[in-house]
Amino acid sequence: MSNAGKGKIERKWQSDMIVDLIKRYNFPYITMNPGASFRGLHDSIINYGENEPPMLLCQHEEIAVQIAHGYSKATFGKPMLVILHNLVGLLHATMAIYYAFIDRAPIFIVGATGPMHEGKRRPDIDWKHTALVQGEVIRQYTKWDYQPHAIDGVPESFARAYSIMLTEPHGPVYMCYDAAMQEEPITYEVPQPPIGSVDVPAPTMPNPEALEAIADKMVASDNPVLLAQYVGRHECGFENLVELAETIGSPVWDANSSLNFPNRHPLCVTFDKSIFETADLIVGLDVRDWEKQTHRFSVTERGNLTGPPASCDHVEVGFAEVGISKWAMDYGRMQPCSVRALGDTKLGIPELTRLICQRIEGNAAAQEKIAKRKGAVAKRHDGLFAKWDAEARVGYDSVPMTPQRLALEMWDVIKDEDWVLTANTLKYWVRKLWNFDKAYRHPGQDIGTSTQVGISLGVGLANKGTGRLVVDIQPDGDLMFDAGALWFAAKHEIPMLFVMYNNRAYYNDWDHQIHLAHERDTDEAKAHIGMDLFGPDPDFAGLARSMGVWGEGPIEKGEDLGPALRRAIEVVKSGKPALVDAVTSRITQKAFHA
Ligand SMILES: Cc1ncc(C[n+]2csc(CCOP(=O)(O)OP(=O)(O)O)c2C)c(N)n1
Ligand SMILES: [Mg+2]
Repeated sequence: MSNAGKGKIERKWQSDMIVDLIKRYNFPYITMNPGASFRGLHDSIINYGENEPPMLLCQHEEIAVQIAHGYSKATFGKPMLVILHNLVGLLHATMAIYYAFIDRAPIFIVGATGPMHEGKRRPDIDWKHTALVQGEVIRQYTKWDYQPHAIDGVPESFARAYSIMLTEPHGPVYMCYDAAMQEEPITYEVPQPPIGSVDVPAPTMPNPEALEAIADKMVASDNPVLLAQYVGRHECGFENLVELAETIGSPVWDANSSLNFPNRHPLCVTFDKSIFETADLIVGLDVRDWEKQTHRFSVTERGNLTGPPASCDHVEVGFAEVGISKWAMDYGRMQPCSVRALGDTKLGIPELTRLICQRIEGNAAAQEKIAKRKGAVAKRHDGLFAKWDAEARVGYDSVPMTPQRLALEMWDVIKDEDWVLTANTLKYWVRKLWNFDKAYRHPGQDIGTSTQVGISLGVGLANKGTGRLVVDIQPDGDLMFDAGALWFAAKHEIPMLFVMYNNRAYYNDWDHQIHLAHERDTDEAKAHIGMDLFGPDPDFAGLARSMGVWGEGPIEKGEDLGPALRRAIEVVKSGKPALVDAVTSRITQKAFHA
């Protein structure tokens, strides 16, 4: 937007200086929900800053943060800026900030507080909306927060926050600006961080001796397994891991916090837990939680885990304990390792590949062992995909369609497009049926309920203008938390396809109640109470239309889905969002990790 008729507004207010910093660091977008605590900054962004980067209005602060979260994932670590209205906007955003923290998403959050100067507080509301250091409420799950006392403290803290946010492991930071300070005129100059100074330090190379020791172990091992969790957060991570795997001829398990490895590569064995039973070495590559990946367990039952044999050695390249929370325990159970190389896999993996090449060059026995292993892993890989293809067709014609049929129908219409999947993986079925052949196909699996529509919108925003077809598999319960979020896609013209995974339930939890009914011999027929999302059945196509999004459905028969998806894709290709409501059966969680 321009200031037609007014020309460029002169820099005059302290909030104009904050705009200089926002521009200095090249943020692409700002997401926000309005509030008077940042009316000074709001006016400066529009008038002094000419709304560049543009402010994108959201209907919930949680969604504003999640859009930035999804954007950073889909751009391999590019941060957006989010503005949150004093403590109430901040409180609304807390869960999204927590998830961004544990998912290592860099987000620059700007907050505002009522005036710390008591004489400048308006009666009532400025008191209710002012706290003694607002950042306290999110300090346990941000990398840093600061509340400058005066404009003099703004540029330096901004620069420091930016550096902290993008130093690995990435995460959100929070800067809180006093409403009265924003509205003060500029009476003296405060220098900006100089152009040409380094914004973020160079990444950390893992210790060379530790890498040598890991390379020795990998070459000596008969059955090594590569376990990767966040490697694909760097664009090069996906290709780097392919090179390492092919060099050592080792099977790969992708924990999918990013897309780390092509699922149809012959060395991919993800979901075949038996691979760990014969492993003599597990190489963790930027892994936070090892246990969920390497152990067999049931989602609904407690205890009873079985993992790799006691003789199996573990080594790692990654961030180990750097940045773990002092509050939440998202770090999982600690994995004892014989070697731990602390640092960035972006640098560590290519170096490991080089060290292994050195060791196997001219070593015929090692080369033969690797070639033989590659052949055996490829056979196992082919067997897995053949088995899953057959399993996915069980109940093919049932009504409502199975989630597996939904995955098959979607694949049929997107496979020849340049597609991107946003978050949900249909209980892992898409990773067993689709072909994830490029790093940008998927920014990693969803991280929980009430996160998915927001993160998906961020992935859509990141891909706007690329010509790629962005597809969100959208669970019904997740959308019901933030139904207004669909408006964001229409308002800001984000071309993306929402396909409802509508099992008319918060089924994850219904399944838990069924388990307890069996355990306690209570009435399984009552397990749906407090869980079902029918009677009335939400009309998601109608909801979409009410928000300005093209909508069709509900569709219960698999055979009707393909034509509806094709109609929706036409709409998306015209630059607009579309939603197809697919109704599915409900599938149990119990067996997923067995
Ligand atoms: C904020 C929050 N509230 C509640 C839960 C508990 N919970 C986990 S999964 C789930 C069900 C989500 O339903 P839906 O998105 O439709 O997915 P489905 O389980 O049906 O596949 C709920 C309520 C949670 N994880 N987070
Ligand atoms: Mg559901």
